[in-house]
Amino acid sequence: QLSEYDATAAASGAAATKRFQDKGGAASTSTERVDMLATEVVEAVHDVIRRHKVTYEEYDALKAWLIQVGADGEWPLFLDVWIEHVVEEVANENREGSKGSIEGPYYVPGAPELPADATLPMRDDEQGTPLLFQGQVTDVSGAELPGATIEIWHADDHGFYSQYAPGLPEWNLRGAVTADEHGRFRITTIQPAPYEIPKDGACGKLISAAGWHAWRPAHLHVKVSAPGHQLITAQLYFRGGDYVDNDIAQAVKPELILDPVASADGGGNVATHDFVLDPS
Ligand code: MBD
Ligand code: FE
Repeated sequence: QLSEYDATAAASGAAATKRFQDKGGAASTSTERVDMLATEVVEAVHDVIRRHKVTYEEYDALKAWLIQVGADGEWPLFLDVWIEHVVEEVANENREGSKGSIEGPYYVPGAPELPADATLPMRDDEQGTPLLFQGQVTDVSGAELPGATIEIWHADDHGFYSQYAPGLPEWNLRGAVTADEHGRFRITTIQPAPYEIPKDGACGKLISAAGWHAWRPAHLHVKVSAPGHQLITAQLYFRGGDYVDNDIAQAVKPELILDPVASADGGGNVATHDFVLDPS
């Protein structure tokens, strides 16, 4: 019987790769775009080789590493940690409403549907500081969006995500909350821990070879949507938390940092955050 502490890079990588492939609908773009983008990416690599006089040993190390990324199933992790934040920046640069952030590799569609005042699925002995995450969804003119949906997923108090580490209930700390008639939601959960990129896979190998740190700050993932409006994918962080100023995935924005306050009963924290959706 495995527990979350038995998580391996290869098993979580395989699960993330399968999830991505199951999403289907492999996208494509025009021949002209592929020609331009592929040519410029390859030229950028040539430029680095020339400027830094990359050796055959280094070229072989890169080849071995790229092979390992695939073998470990870590392409989703690698791309979402080091590349996705710029794709997100470009995709949402003209949005008027709330800021978004990267989705990352651990979203799973189809989480249990929950009412506006909800507790996320969790173990009876779930560890971590209790958190009430509440807010309201409106449009850019300030009108309430009744029936908005807030899909939420996050790591547990040890930094593990259900369905990507063994021993966790399938939908632990995942839910799809329907807001009330004023677009409000009140979600009871626990505060996640910071997330450490697995050390035993290709991404961990790159991090240690480069002397980087492997951490993302603690975060809540959300997808907020309402009929007639653009879906926002975002992450919310905790002010003052470790790595908020130093996220390996470069996905923190000032607008996404929560200011939790101690709850009246002293049993945890309350964080209030509103979402503003652009029309679709
Ligand atoms: C995560 O939890 C995450 O959110 C991202 C973007 C990358 C790796 C792990
Ligand atoms: Fe995450």
